[in-house]
Amino acid sequence: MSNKRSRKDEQLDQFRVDDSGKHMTTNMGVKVSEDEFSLKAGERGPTLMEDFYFREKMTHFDHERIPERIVHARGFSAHGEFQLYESLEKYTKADFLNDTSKTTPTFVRFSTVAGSKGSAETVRDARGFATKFYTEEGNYDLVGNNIPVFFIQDAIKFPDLVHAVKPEPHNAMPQAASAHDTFWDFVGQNQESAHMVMWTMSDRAIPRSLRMMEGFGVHTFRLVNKEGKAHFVKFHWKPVLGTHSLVWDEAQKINGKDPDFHRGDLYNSIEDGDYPEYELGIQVIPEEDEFKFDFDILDPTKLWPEEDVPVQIVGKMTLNRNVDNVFAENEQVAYHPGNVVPGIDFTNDPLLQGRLHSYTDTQLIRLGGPNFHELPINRPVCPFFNNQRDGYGRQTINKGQVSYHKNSLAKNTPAPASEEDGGYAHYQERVEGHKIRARSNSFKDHFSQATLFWNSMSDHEKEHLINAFSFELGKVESEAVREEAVKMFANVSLELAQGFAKNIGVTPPESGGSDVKKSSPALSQANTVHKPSTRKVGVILANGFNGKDVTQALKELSSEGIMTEIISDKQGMVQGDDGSEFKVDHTFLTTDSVLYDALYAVGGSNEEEAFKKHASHFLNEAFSHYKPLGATHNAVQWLSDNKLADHSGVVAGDDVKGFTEDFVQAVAAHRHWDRQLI
Ligand code: HDE
Repeated sequence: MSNKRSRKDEQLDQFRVDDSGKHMTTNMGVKVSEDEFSLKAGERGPTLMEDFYFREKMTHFDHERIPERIVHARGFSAHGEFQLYESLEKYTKADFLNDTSKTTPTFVRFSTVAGSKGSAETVRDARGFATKFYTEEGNYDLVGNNIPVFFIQDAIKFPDLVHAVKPEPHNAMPQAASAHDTFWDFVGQNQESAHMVMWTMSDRAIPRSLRMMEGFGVHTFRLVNKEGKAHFVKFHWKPVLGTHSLVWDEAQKINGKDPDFHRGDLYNSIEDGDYPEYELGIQVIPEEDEFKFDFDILDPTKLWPEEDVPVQIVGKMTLNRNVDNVFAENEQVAYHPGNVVPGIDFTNDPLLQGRLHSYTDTQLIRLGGPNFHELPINRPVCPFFNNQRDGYGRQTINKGQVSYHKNSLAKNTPAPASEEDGGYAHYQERVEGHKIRARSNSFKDHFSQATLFWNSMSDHEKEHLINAFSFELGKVESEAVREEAVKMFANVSLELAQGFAKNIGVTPPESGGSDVKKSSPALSQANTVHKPSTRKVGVILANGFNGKDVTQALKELSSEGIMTEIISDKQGMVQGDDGSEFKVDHTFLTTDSVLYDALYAVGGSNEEEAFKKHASHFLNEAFSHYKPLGATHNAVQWLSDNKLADHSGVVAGDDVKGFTEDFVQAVAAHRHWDRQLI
């Protein structure tokens, strides 16, 4: 990563303001002499209309809120840079995908989909993963999700899907959850949703971190090269830290303990210099191979198995700067899948086609008019010229007499550019057909890839799926809706449908199942990258701990990139037996086991019964979430007292070197699914 500031960063500087150390003024720049008392007729009298400062302050406040996004309202963003590894010239003429010497500034917004702006973050949901590339040829937006397929095949059904998953209209419940009647009724009546529902019931829908989830462009797009030759393409983001998830019980508890868990994790890792990294991957299918697959490559409920169409890794994005102001950047950013640059084009995927309308439309109301492209976060880094004028909040001062094309007075400028000069030319696909409201037969297989997904799961992932279906449908009141779901998913897998039917009071089906035997190892998180770096370990210390050993152990954990936080019973300093001391980051009261990837318990020479009780609660809970546990010194006994010793991922011993080596490995494994819970 170069230390050079990006063009976008420099552009944003023109709008950044640091108020500290300055005199307060009105918006007109007049210095304010008093900000505590409004202007009154007498100390006990009424406030006067002429108090322009009071009126300005209050009026601005009264208008501070804008509508939240209809979906993806709860989100958080960061700035980054994209570095291309190798030129993609043979596929596309897009400059930022051709020139490896360039780094392209990016802005990413992650989001949940269903919840309101203030909802909790570790809910079961798809995550938005939207990236704006500020290229020298204009902004390119890759507005994707962390799931490679979608619930529906045609954009016309999007309002129905969203109405079904959002809180029910008669009582506005439940918030940020799909576990309710209307969502599952929609699923049963719209069986094209089967594949995506498998993903949202899987661990993918409860990511451990925004830094540890994949991103997908979902639709099939087109790459077009200089010769005009096109290839179909799917875009992927692969997190360098691997793809990892929470467990459901933990995710629900985090929502109470720390509803900002994901943004906090992202923000802090960037502040600490542990920059999140994602590699860009592309799957490419030549146009002539369009019909060589047993699914329609334009169907957004289908993925291209990576074993059949390999993902080529072509570059890396590093998120290296937090936003300065969440409203100005995260709230005002306006993504649009229609923001493309020459060399990237659309296909006839009917979901994509509808999205091309929806995004501009929603920005117009959300951001209050047609000039949202002028907001600092949305501006391209290249100049832009056209004959669009006026409208609410217009900032550009277009000089001159002419605002129309064609003209003679300005020598017919601004003038369209030829393709050679970089003008965007739509790919000349030949299109023919009757006007018809219908769906192609090639879109009608809703279950094969849902089964592919099921077949690809490891045993613990299958168990999580059965549990998730049991939870979600267990919250559905209508028996008919539950029954329909059992019937529907029996088409995917009999084992799955039987597994959850018995938990939700529905007679398990005796027949059904699928003939699909294929699996795709790339779909299982069991096969992802495992690393200890940036994992967060809670270290439980009481006064009188072995100073020498603990200092050594913490040093070794830190050298593996593991983050530690000291937990004790009181805030302040906790003292070791050799005079060493550590600042207590959290007490048992202000933190919780669910906020850590692993616990390392030490205890001390003089911990009290209450301390042991708290520590045992932490250890037991972490154990039940399959987390690595480490114990040295007094805490070794706590493990035995709680029957936690001698299980997979539980590391104990006083030989610091041996202990830390084993513990680091246990942490890198993420969770110990083979553990028998007690
Ligand atoms: Fe979106 N989507 N979407 N969507 N979407 C919006 O645009 C829409 C779809 C996605 O962080 C909205 O500015 C339709 C698929 C992300 O600001 C809206 C359809 C995928 C974000 C909209 C889809 C996405 C949005 C709401 C079906 C993954 C958040 C606010 C045809 C490829 C962007 C806004 C951010 C946001 C419409 C389906 C991703 C209403 C009509 C599929 C990441 O325009």
